[in-house]
Amino acid sequence: MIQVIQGDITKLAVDAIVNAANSSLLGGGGVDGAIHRAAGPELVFECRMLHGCQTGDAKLTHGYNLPARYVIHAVGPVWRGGHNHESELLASCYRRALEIATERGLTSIAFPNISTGIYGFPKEKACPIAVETVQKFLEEQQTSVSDIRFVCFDEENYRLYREKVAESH
Ligand code: AR6
Repeated sequence: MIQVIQGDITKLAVDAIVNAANSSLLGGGGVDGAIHRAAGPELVFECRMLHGCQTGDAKLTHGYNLPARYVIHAVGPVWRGGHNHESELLASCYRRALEIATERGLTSIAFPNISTGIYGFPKEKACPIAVETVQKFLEEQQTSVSDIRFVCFDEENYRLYREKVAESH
């Protein structure tokens, strides 16, 4: 049900990939830039109609030229030392993405390591929040989602996620 893989999230043919967006939803660097480039210019047209998104929340668009049918744009927190609700807001991103996928009846979803790039969230703190939030959701909620992939781009996240997911099996 939960898999850890290393690679480029824009290549995955899943029902939805999650984007690590900013609150404007109008694109940026990192995985957000890669998703917009691969999806093509129609993605930003649809994003403009959403009028942004609050930190900790998420919004869905089509995937356009991506192999994924949908993109769920989640806005992670900027790390500001750890006393500004960063952990709760990060957990909320994963939960909201799963709620939206459930509302749409989606089966497969792939997550990047939200906030651990440009937003500076320490990777060793973000990983258990992501994994435990997803596990808790699966335990507590009725959901159509049965295939969840954590897509790690860098080696450190890949190692952290493999260890964390293995320990809970
Ligand atoms: N596939 C999977 N993961 C990736 C890819 C990819 N193609 N490219 C990067 N990553 P970041 P954030 C990983 O910086 O920290 C943007 O400008 C990367 O190694 O993309 O949430 C937005 O517009 C890292 O582990 O997102 C926002 O302004 C993870 O994705 C801001 O950055 C997240 O890194 C969001 O910052």
